[in-house]
Amino acid sequence: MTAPSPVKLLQIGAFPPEVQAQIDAEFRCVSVADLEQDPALAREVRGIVTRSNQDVPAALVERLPGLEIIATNGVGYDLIPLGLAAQRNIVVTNTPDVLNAAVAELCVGTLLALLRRLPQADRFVREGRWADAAFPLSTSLAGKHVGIVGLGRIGKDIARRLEPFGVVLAYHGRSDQHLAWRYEPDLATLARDVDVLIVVAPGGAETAHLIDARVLAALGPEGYLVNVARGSLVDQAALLAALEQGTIAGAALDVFDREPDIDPRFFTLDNVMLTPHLGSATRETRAAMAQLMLDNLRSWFRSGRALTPVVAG
Ligand code: 8YV
Repeated sequence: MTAPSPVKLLQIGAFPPEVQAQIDAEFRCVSVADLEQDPALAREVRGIVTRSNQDVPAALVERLPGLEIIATNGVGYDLIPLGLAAQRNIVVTNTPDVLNAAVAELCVGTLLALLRRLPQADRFVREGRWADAAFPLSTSLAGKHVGIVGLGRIGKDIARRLEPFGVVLAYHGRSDQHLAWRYEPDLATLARDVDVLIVVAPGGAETAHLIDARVLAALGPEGYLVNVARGSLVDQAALLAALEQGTIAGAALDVFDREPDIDPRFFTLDNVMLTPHLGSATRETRAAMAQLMLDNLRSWFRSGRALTPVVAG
C-alpha cells in the first residue's frame, strides 16, 4: 500500500534551516512562484505556513479552493485576511504565550537602555572619551509613572516585570479589566499622566495610528515612548517630528513602518533607541514558536482540531 502523499502547504516567508527541515519532514511546501508555474497546484494546497511579518494577500487565499488552515509563526496576525478566512471556514492559528517573556524582556531592556542612554555610554567609552570627562547623568526608571497601551498577555508580562523597579503602573485598552493597576479610558489622558508610554496592542486597522500627534504632545517633553507591537500603531511622521522637535524626550522602537527599510531620519536622532524587530528573537522563543506552529498543523490534519486558533474555522 502506497503511503499517502504529504499534505501540500503554501509557504510564505523564509524559516531558519532547522525549522524548514521540520516542516519538510512532514509536509510538502510549495511557493507562490510554484503556483505561478503550475496553477493546477492551487487545488492541492490545504494549508498556508507563514510568519507574522509576511503579507497573506486575500487574492492569494481566493485562489486556493481547498485551503483549510493558515498557520503563522508569530502572535500577530494583522497581515492575514481574517474576515475572508472566517467566511471560508479557514482556521487561522498563531503562537501566543510562548513569546510573552521574550517580548517583555526586550521591552524592559530597551526602556532601561533608553533612560540610562546605554548605547551612547557604550560609544562614549569605546571612543576613549571617559578619560576626558564623566558621562552625563541620565534618568532613573524607579519612581516613573508608566502607562501600558494594550494590557493583553504580553502587556501583563511587561507590567509584572516593571513592578519590582518601583514604577507606578496604569493602562489603556478597550475595557477596564478591574486589576490592581489603574485603568484610563482616555489615551491622551493616560499619556499626560505618565512619564513612559508603552505600546503593546495588536496591529491592524482598529489600532492604526492610535499614537498620533495629540497623544505625543500629551506625553510631553519629559515623556518617553516604547513600541514593541507594530509600527502601524504609531503615526510615524508625527513621531519623527516629535523626536526632532523635542515634543517628547525619546523613544525605544523595535517596530516600524516598512520594515526593514525604515525611515533614515531615525538614524541621526540621539534620543531614540532602535532595534530590528527583536521582540521574540531568542533561540529558545523561536524554537517554541516553530513547535507550536507545527503542532497546530499536525493537530489540524490529524484530528481536525487547532491548538491555538485565532479564527476557529
Ligand atoms: C514575528 C512578531 O513573528 O510574533 C509576532 O507577531 O512580530 C514576531 O514574533 C517575527 O519577528 C517574524 O516572524
